[in-house]
Amino acid sequence: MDKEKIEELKIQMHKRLNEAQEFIQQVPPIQLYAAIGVVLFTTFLFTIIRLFKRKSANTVVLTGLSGSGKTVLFYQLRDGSPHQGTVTSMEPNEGTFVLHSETTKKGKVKPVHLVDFPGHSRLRTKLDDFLPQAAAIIFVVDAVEFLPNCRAASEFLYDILTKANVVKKKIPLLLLCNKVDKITAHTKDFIRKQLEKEM
Ligand SMILES: Nc1nc2c(ncn2[C@@H]2O[C@H](COP(=O)(O)OP(=O)(O)OP(=O)(O)O)[C@@H](O)[C@H]2O)c(=O)[nH]1
Ligand SMILES: [Mg+2]
Repeated sequence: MDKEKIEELKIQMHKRLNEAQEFIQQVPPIQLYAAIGVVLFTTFLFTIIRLFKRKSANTVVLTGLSGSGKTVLFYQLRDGSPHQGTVTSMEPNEGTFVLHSETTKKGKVKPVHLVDFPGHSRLRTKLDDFLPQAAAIIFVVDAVEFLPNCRAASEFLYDILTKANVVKKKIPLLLLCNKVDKITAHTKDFIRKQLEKEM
C-alpha cells in the first residue's frame, strides 16, 4: 500500500518537473535572465543593508580603574540621580536608553547602548568583547586619588589605545576626570600631563 503511494508520488513529481521544464523552455531567454538578475540584485541589496546596519554601532563603553565612579556615572546618565552605595562591580552593567538629560528635549532623540565595564584587573580580557561594537570609549579617572593610581591608569589607558580594534576603527576616547566636586581633586590639565608623561 505504502509502496504504491510512493510510486504515485514519484510519477506526480516527474510530471510536475517535466511541466516546469517545458514552461522554462517556452519563456524567452531575455525574460529568464531578467528574472535571475532581479533575484541576484535583491539579494545583493539586502546583504549591503545588513552590513551597514551592523556598522552603525551606538555603544559607548565606560571604562577605567576600579573605584573611579563608572557605575555611579552609568546611573546618573540613565536616571539623572546618582545611586549611592555602589560596590565594586564584577559583571559589566549595560543598558539601552535615551540619556536622562535628553528626555525633556523635543524632536527625535536616539537611545544609546551604554556599557559600564568593571575596572577589576582580572576582567580586562573581557573588554575585548565590547570594543568591536564601540562607537566611543569613556576612560574614567578618579581625580582625587589620582597620584597613587597614576601608573596603573596610564598602563590601562595605553593598553586600550593600542588595541587593534581601537586603532583600526579610530574609536574616539574621552578622558573623564571624575569626583571634581571634592576640593582635593586634581585639575584635568594636571591629570592629562601626568598620564602623557607616564606613557
Ligand atoms: N565625591 C564623589 N564620589 C564619587 C563620584 N562618583 C563616584 N563616587 C564614589 O566613588 C566610589 C566608587 O564608585 P563606583 O561607581 O562604584 O566605581 P566603579 O568605577 O564602578 O568601580 P568598579 O565597579 O570597581 O570598576 C563610590 O563610593 C561612589 O560613591 C563623584 O562624582 N564624586
Ligand atoms: Mg562599578
